[in-house]
Parts: sequence; C-alpha cells; structure tokens
Amino acid sequence: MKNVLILGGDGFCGWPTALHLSALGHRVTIIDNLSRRAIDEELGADSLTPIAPIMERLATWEAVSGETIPFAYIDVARDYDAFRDLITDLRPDTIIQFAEQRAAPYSMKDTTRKIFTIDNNVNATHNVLAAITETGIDAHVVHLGTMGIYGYDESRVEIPEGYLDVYVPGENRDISKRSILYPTNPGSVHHLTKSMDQLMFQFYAKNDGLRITDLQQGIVWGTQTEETRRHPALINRFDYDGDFGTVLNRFLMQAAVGHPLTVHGTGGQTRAFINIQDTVRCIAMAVDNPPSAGARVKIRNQMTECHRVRDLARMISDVTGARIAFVDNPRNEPDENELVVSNKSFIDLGLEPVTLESGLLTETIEVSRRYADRCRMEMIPCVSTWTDRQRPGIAETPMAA
Ligand code: USQ
Repeated sequence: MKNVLILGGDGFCGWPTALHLSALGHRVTIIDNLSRRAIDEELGADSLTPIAPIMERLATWEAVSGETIPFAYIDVARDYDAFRDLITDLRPDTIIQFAEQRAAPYSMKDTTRKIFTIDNNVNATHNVLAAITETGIDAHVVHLGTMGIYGYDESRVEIPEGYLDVYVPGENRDISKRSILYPTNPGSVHHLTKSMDQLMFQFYAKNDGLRITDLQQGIVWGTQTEETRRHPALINRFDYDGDFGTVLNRFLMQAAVGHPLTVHGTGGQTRAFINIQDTVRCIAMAVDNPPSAGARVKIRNQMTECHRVRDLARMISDVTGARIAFVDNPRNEPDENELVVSNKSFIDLGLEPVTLESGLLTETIEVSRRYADRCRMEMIPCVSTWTDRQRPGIAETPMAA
C-alpha cells in the first residue's frame, strides 16, 4: 500500500484514478483547485454527465467503499508554500501530477488562454519538482503527458518510449552514441507545455535524483470505470464541447443527440487512443513500478490503438446511423498522417487493452443517450482556431466509400 497524493484529482482522469487507487488499497489524498469546474462556467459549458460537488463525491466513495480520501483545495501552480507544507506533513510515496490545463483547443483560443496554459502547467509541474527537492521527500512523481508532443507526419517509423539512440560524428571519424529524448514537435500550446515538462523532468532526475515517470497518453475515450459505476454521484465527467470534448467521445454523443459527426478536414488525422478504464490501470501499474533514484526518467506510452478520425466516424455511423459532416478544420495540422506507437512497456507489465470492439462504445453511447437532454447544441462546434486566418464553417458532403 502506498501513500499517494493526486494533484488534479477532481478532473476527468484524476477522479477515476483516485477511486481506482483507493479501491486497490492505496492511501489516497486529492489536491485540486477545482479549476476544471470554473472553466465550465467561464465557457458556459458543462459535463454531459451531472458531476456531484467534490465533497459529495468523496462522501459517496466513503459510503460505498469504506475508504476515506482527504481533499485539499490548493492551486499548485500559484500556492507553492501551501503545497510544500502539505507534502511535508503528508510525506507521500507517490505524487501524481494531473494538475494541468489539458485541452488543446482551449490553449489556442486566444492569447489569454495561451498565457494561462503556459503559466499554469509549467509552474505547477515545476513547483512539484522544486517542493520535492526542497523537502527531501522521497516521492515518485507520475506525470500525465501526451502522445501529441511528438507531432504527426507521413512516416510509419514507430514512436519509441521516450528515447532515441543517435550516432554523432566526432573528430577523427569517431562516432559517439547518445540516447536523447525523442524530439518533440508539439501541435498546440497545451502540447508545448507537456514538451517543456519533459525537460524539467530530465533536469530534476539528473540534478536531484528525483524518481519520475512520464506517461505519454493518447486520446481518452469512455467515461465510466469499475469504480465510478458504483454510484451515480461517482460518475465521471463527459466533455463534449468544442474545446474540451475529445474526438471519439464527441462522435458518440453527437450520434446520441442527432448531431452530424463533425470530422475536421478530410479526417485523415491518425491518433492514438486509450479507454479511461485502461488509463486508471496503467497509472496503477506506473505507481507500482517506479524508476530507481538516479535513473533517467521512465517514459511510457500510455495508449492501446491507433485510428484515423474518418474511420472512427464511419464506424460510429455504421453502428448508430448518424450522418457525417466534414467541417473546416479549425486546427493547424496535417490533413493526413500515419502513426505507429510502441506501448511495449505497459504490455510487458500485463496490460490487456480494452479495444473499441470491447462493447464499451455501446456503454458510452448509452451514457450519452441517458444525459442527452443536458446537451447544449450550441457548445458542440469547435470554434477555437489555431490561427486568426481560420474561421469555423460547415460543409456537409457525402463520405467517400
Ligand atoms: N477532431 C475532429 N472532430 C472533432 C474533434 C476533433 O475531427 O469534433 C480531430 C482533431 O482535429 C484532431 C483529432 O480529432 O485531429 C483529435 O482531437 P481531440 O480533441 O480528440 O484530441 P487533442 O486535441 O489531441 O487532445 C486530447 C486531450 C489532451 C491529450 C490529447 C492526447 O484533450 O488532453 O493530451 O488528446 S494526444 O492527442 O495523443 O496528444
């Protein structure tokens, strides 16, 4: 049993992770500044699923599981002293860092949101590393990164788990081998912050011997896990709006509410995916398998399968009869890309992936249908553009066979 502190434990990945680790017998504490709920209010959006207030969530978990999860309201990016004092008292074995602004479109919405995303994400992660170093607490940091830091291109070269061996020509025809961080090529300010996090991790692992795992996660789909299904007040959030909704969940809820599936551009974008149930399992495995002190950062690719956006749309259209709309792409991304990713380290730890064929697509459609009356149709379009030149528009066309 570990003493685990979860930063951002009220969010989409943080909440089900907190419950899963608690169910496994770990002693879990949550820190959150409830900023995800505040952003909902700022945008006039809301989770499709009705999420209970944090204290009600925690009381419900205690009632159904007998486990207590203490909660502290702290903004890790801004209130360094409070965070440092809390870890001094708590002395966690593991600190899981989810306390970052996670939406690429929100991070590109305007200058204010770009500045917020950089300030919040970079400061929060650096404060965690600085506080562990200052207090001398031997806590393993588990950070949620993203596959999108590597960018997308036409090659089918497999993206390795964090590192690349390079051979550097030197004097006298010598060739030196180096193992470097796999180069990043972020596609949004959100992805840029996760690229910057990598360098901070590399530095603190080298300079201060911090034990750090960085999980490069694909796009999460689904909403419920074994634990969040245990009571309606434990239900996880389900984002569907144009800034925070992710593509597969958006398509599933669009089908449920009778909205055409909004494929950006040609839909030739290939992305890595993972079900939320596998997210929490992977994090539990990462918690159980920390690197040793002095080792380099352990980087794991947390994804289970790759799909092209238009193929997902076609699959969901086949299941539900939903129409497909090709809309102007608000992003600055290649129309078509290939993607091959190694996820060997989690497979070696025993992960048995939940795939799209698992039946959970149907569960997610059912959840969407159950709460369809909470959907605000005007929140569906993706209106945050990557450049000022772009404006969202919709041109419905028949899908190529
Ligand atoms: N897309 C559509 N139609 C939509 C919404 C999205 O075609 O209605 C396209 C986007 O243009 C993009 C792809 O689907 O090509 C993925 O978009 P997304 O919003 O599902 O995912 P993304 O912005 O990359 O961000 C999400 C999470 C983020 C995480 C990332 C993992 O919000 O926290 O870091 O997935 S990854 O993409 O692997 O970097």
